[in-house]
Amino acid sequence: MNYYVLTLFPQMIEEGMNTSITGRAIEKELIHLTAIDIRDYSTNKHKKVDDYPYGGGAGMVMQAEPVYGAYKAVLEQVKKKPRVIYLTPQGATFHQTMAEEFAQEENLVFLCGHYEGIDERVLEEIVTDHVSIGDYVLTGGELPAMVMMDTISRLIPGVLNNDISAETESFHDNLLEYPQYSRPEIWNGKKVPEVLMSGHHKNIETWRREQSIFRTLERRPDLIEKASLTSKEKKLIQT
Ligand code: 6GU
Repeated sequence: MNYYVLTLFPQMIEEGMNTSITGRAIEKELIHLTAIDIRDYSTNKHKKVDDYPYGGGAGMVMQAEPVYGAYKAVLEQVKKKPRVIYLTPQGATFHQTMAEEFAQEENLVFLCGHYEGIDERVLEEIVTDHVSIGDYVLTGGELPAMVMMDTISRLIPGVLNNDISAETESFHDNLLEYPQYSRPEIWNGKKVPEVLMSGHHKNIETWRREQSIFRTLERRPDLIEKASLTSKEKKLIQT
């Protein structure tokens, strides 16, 4: 997977991504990251990249030309036109299934806006996907781009230590993950659930599945109707 991030803050992207699991994935060359500084493509002698909005209004708008220049620099490095994701609160809300789809791509370009947005004409020219990470407003697209790259990266074979965990975690079946415990057996007077100490694998599996269902019902009741429950499980959660 090759990520190209078009941004005014390349250092924020590099520092964020070169940490922890994504950092290891970059070292192992399972993912490649190129942060491209939009300011490098300013044609203005003062390297200006923004200007006042036509029609008036608060704030500044990122101009089309530097963004287009940064995009053209990416095109020189890829065989076919890549998907270009514009991070914006006006986009479709990011979710796990979307991440699974993006993980199939060879190249992904993330366009990070700042100020009051980017000139619409360059967006029309290059953007293939408008994506938001939720209903709140951030100062820029860098954190959302990193949220997306983190989510996509962990789906790429070899990025996580064990391949199974990418599948069994929250959301694969629209159920939340079951609770986890580690040593010591008693902490702060609280004991680890007996079934987990039993070595009885079938009972453990059944208990975990029930915990997932109860937890989803309590915390994310909106998800439970999308989960595929057996008729036995559906009865269990009635009343
Ligand atoms: Cl993608 N950008 C900004 N600026 N704010 C957001 C967002 C994106 N998603 C949620 N809030």
